Amino acid sequence: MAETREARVPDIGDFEGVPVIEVLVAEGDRVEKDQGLVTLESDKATMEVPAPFAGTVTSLKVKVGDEVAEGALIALIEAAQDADAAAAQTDDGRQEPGRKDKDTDATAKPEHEPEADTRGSAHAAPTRTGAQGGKDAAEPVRAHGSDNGADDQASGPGAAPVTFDADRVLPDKVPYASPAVRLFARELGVDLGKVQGSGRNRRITREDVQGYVKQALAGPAAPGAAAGGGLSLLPWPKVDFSKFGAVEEKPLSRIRKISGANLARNWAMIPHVTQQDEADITQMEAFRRQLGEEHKDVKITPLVFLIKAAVAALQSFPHFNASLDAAGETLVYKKYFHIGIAVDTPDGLVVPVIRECERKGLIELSRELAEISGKARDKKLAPGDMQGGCFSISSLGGIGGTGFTPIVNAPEVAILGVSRSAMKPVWNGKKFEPRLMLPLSLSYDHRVVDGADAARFTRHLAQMLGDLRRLLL
Ligand code: CAO
Repeated sequence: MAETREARVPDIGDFEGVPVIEVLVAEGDRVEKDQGLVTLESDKATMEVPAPFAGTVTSLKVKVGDEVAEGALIALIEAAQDADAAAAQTDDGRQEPGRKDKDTDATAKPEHEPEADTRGSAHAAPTRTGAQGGKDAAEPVRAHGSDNGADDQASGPGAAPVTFDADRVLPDKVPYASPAVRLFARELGVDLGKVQGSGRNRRITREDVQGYVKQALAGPAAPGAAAGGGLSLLPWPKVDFSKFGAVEEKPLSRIRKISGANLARNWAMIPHVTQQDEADITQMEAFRRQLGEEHKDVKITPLVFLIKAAVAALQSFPHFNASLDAAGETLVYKKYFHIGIAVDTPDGLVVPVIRECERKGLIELSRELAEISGKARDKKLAPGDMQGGCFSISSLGGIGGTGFTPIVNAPEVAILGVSRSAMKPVWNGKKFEPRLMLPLSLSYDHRVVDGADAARFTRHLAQMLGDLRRLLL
């Protein structure tokens, strides 16, 4: 027949009137040996009174706010059938059979794990084990977070008796919370070092942890949080520009706000490198002019040649026609060739997509380019017109410049920047020749593309543009 036994406050030193701040079990609960029954709080430390044996709590003798001292009755526990034998075994220092080692039972012994906060977790000095206070009270008090492994020593075979000494706690900097609250915080991934305690002596309560989580969820998302770690940046400088001269304020356009947010994310999250090269487009330009004479109804610019050359390069280098999945662990190869074209509009940058470029010729591409850039400038693009791109081209050739560093349009992995072609003297091995050279700037996501591949890709592009017959290969 199961025996009902007492669980009393063990030796906690010369402390009297120590308040019970948490009751961790209810009547009828089944408890394991060493499971916390109540949490006591001295001026400087919290400590759990553990169950001296496994069993069922039949009667709780204290409530929150009661004050106790060594020997005070905490609960009556109906001992489990095997509890006596187990207790007898552990009393002489041997491991209980079939039971987890105290220090490896993560659920029942949270104070022995490394804390979610990395500051260590000491609030109380070692506890005393020994026979004082009767058989049941011989169990150690678990003053949480001992910094010197004293709990471990106390539980081990032949552990030397050590005395609980609240004066030896670590400084106030260490988060002050009961083991149950520590476990709760750890389950939620909360760093207790960041939580303000509202309890006595700034003790952190369960409600403080809940409040902290609520506040964190309600607050603005940290930039880059989705990437698995926010950027710790200085706040944006707040300057009263009018102190220095006349100013006028104008809100950003909707397009600029949206594209700005995308550009900022892509710039911050993608490790960019830009590969610069030049293509000799002397022959291409002659062909383009000829086509222009033949097709007066459509404007044929170098850009459509670049689209065709880009498709050919993407076919030869499939990982440029791919995207990383959201977890950044899988590369998704696309079997289609939809090219995004950066279009400058009065309201900001948009990137409509020309689909199936591999199936379209220069004239068809020219018509489509005129159509989408017209729609973009007239604000007539539908959201679907800007989706599904595999690779983007940003051409500033109509304006000028010798090179720039475009920002990859995520989740694409590369973007081609095109600057203005210029006639240059090029050494042909015997003499300088005037050649029309087109600057190419390929920015790429270095997580997916290596520098050598980027150089090959850009060279490949330049060779296609230098000799359009290669596009047929
Ligand atoms: N070198 C020399 N001349 C070039 C050239 C180049 N690389 N690219 C275009 N040109 C010429 C064209 O042939 C055209 O000349 P003609 O009128 O004599 O035929 C003139 O420059 C103007 O071209 P365009 O800009 O109207 O046409 P496009 O096809 O080259 O470009 C579009 C179309 C929509 C891409 C372009 O108008 C545009 O908006 N570009 C800006 C893109 C942008 O803002 N990028 C930056 C984004 S941030 O990364």
